[in-house]
Amino acid sequence: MNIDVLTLFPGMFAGPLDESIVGRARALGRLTLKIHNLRDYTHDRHRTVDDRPFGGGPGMLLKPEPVFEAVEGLVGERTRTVLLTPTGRKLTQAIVRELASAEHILLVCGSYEGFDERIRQALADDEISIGDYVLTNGALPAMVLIDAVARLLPGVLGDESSSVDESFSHGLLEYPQYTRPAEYRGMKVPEVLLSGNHAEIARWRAEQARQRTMECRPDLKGPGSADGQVSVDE
Ligand code: 4GY
Repeated sequence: MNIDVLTLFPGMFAGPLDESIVGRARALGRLTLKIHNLRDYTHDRHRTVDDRPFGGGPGMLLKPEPVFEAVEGLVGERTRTVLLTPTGRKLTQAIVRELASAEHILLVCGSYEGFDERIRQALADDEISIGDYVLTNGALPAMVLIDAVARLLPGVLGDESSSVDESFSHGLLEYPQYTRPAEYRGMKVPEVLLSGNHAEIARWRAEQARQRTMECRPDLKGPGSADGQVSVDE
């Protein structure tokens, strides 16, 4: 997969995407990531990317020209152009899966008070938010999206991932898990997990997942729910 990112803060991307699984995806050649500085698409002496809103009001907006020229230069035949903005549809694991099947994604990060509306209108195939809060710019949301997509690319993770993702596709939180030691500071691992009775263990886990979802995330509602897309990975 190819991902291009258009941002005013390319420096923010150094580090997080070089490490761990995303770093491995890139090293393996499964993911090609290019970060582009929006300022490089300006033509004036001051490299201006923003301007004041018509009609007045606080703050500045990303002006259309640099974004249009950058996007037009970067898109191909099968590009998904995605704006990252709090007004987008909220990112879920289902959307991550959908994006992971794209050949080329172009992420456009919001900055200042927002975009000139024509950017949204003419350039965006999709608008995504990573949650109902406002950040200073779209760089962190872009990295969140890239991270979530990268781990789904074929060959990036081993089998360990598939079970985790499957458990989220049925719309329940994961059941509690334990590793050695069987007792730590007086806290014991539930007996059933040490029993070797796999049918019993599967029943216990299903019940725990149900209880935990009811308690922590009643909005998920379990199998078959249209909301059953949110993933809470611990
Ligand atoms: N939340 N999800 C988000 C964000 C920064 C004001 C528009 C978010 O995706 N992006 O908070 N982005 C804002 C800052 C202008 C972008």
